[in-house]
Parts: sequence; C-alpha cells; structure tokens
Amino acid sequence: VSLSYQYEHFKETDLKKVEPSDIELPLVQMICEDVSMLILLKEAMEENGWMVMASSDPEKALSLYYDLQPDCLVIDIDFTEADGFQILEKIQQHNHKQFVPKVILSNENNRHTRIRAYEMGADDFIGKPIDIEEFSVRIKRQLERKHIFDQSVLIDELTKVYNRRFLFDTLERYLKDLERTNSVFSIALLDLDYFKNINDSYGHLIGDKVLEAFADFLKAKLRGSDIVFRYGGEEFVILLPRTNSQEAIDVIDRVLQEFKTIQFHEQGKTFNVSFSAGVFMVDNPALGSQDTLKMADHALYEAKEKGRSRVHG
Ligand code: GH3
Ligand code: MG
Ligand code: MG
Ligand code: MG
Repeated sequence: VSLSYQYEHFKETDLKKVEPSDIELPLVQMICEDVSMLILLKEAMEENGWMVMASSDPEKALSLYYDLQPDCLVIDIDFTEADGFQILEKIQQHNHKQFVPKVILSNENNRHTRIRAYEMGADDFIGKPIDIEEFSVRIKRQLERKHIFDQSVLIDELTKVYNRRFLFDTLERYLKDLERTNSVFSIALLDLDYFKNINDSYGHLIGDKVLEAFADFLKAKLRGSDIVFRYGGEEFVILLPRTNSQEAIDVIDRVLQEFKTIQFHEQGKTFNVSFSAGVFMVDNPALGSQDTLKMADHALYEAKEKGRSRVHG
C-alpha cells in the first residue's frame, strides 16, 4: 500500500515537468583507432554525464550508429589502414531525416582537410593534439544543437506535447515492437467537445489557453510511460504501452471525469470543458499506423454520436 502510494505521489508531482527526452542522457558515439586517446576522451565525456559508446573498428561502429542513433558522432579519421573519411561518407549516404552532429578529429589540421570535412557534412573539426577541456565544450555545443533541433522538430509549439510527425514515428516503432515482442498497446484519440463555441464566445487566445491547460492536465494525470501527442487542432493522441483496451478506457475515463470538473474563469463567466475519446487496443502488427489511427477515429466518432463527454472503446 505504501509503495503504491509513493508511486501515485511521484507520478503526479515529479513526472509532469519532465519530458522523456530529459530523462535520457545524451549519447555520444566515438570512432577512433588510437585506443589510449579513445579511453582518455571517453572518460572526459563521461565526467560530463554523457553516455559514450566508443569503438575502434569502423565496420562495427557503422552498424552501432544505426542501432543506437547517437546524439553526436565523433570520428577520428586518422586510421592506419582505412580511409577515415569513408566512415563519414557512408553515414551521410544513409542519412535519414535524423540530424546527428558529426565532429571530425585529425592530425591533418590543414586547410585542405578541414574544407573536405566540412564539405562532406562535418559540423566541427578539431585538430590534434586535443585539448580535453576545449574538446568537451565543443561537443557540449553540438549536443545542445541536437537537443534544440529535436525539440523543434518533435514538440508542438503551443502545447509542448509531442507533435503529429513524432506520433507517426513513434507509432511505427510501437508496431515494430509489437511484431517482435508481442507487446500490445492502446491508442486513444481525444477531441475536445464543442470547442468552436469556446473560440466563438471568448476568442481564439482563450481557446489556445484551454488547449495548453488540457495538454498540461494530460501530462500531469497520465502515467510516465503514456505519451501525449497533439494530433491536430483540438485533437490529441495518447499512446499507452502495455495497456489493454479496458485498462486504457478506465485511464482515459478517469482523466475525463476529473477534467470536466475544472472551472475556467474568463470575462466574468465560468465554463467547463469536456472531451470525447475513442480507444483502440493494437494487438495486430499487420495494421499500419494509418489504419491504427482510423480505428481510434471510428471509436471517437461513436463517442461523439452517443452524446460526447464519454470514452468509447
Ligand atoms: P465537436 O468536436 O464536439 O464535434 O465540436 P467542435 O466545435 O470541437 O468541432 P469542430 O471540429 O467543428 O471545431 C474545432 C475547432 O477548433 C475549430 C477550430 O477553429 C478550433 N481550433 C483548431 N485549432 C485551434 C487552435 O490551435 N487554437 C484555437 N484557439 N482553436 C483551434
Ligand atoms: Mg476536432
Ligand atoms: Mg469535430
Ligand atoms: Mg472537437
């Protein structure tokens, strides 16, 4: 009883201000043939609180790069056998939409090599001998750039929850996991009721405030593992990992019962807001992300049809 109380308490107070991306430490991948330097730089970076994945074998490093999706890649191009630039070239060829800053280290700290590195897409070039302190600061800058990029690409500006683009990425990942590990999940599509009336009565700025408050409320009331996305206008999606249909309906209904009692005060008037939700449990990996959303949308339609302010599964 006391454990579950602590968990309840923790999730309501502490987790709501923490974005998933803040919980994870930055991951730096380093490729370098010189093992003593590799160890030196790895230790320096770990002292900064970053995770470091280091390897001296270019082929292994490449496959690790795709598996781990690091936040920064450091390549020492001074290989005795291989052409270090080829590593950068191969990575650039496979570059999907992800942005990963790449830092080149080399003994050849000359104009020609630097230009070649930048032309091939390097974000920074550090000549040897390496000053550890300067190295740390320069990597830190790259990690900051990566963080800012991820935030701007994945987060909805108004509500600060994840955006639609990240929903589809995440959904694809969940569907792959389902195929591999059989881990079912549920998806909920939430749509605020009569939202147009709020805009019409109080103006769009107040409408925006309600959307922000709703997103904050969802983040505060859901479990840390549930992820909130803004799907569009006044529609939100929640992904509930390892949650069956009935559990998901119960969770979303509990949120609804609490949310609709909140009183918004504006222009001397008081109003309440409710939402309708469609819940769908995903246990068939053959469904694509579009179909998955369609199923949740059908359920939402039912909830609206049956009179709104309710959850339909
Ligand atoms: P119901 O869902 O219950 O059927 O009614 P509704 O009035 O919520 O539905 P409808 O889809 O007709 O209207 C949604 C409104 O949401 C229309 C649009 O102007 C408003 N809206 C969409 N995005 C935003 C936004 O970012 N800010 C504000 N203030 N309003 C928005
Ligand atoms: Mg809508
Ligand atoms: Mg509508
Ligand atoms: Mg609506």
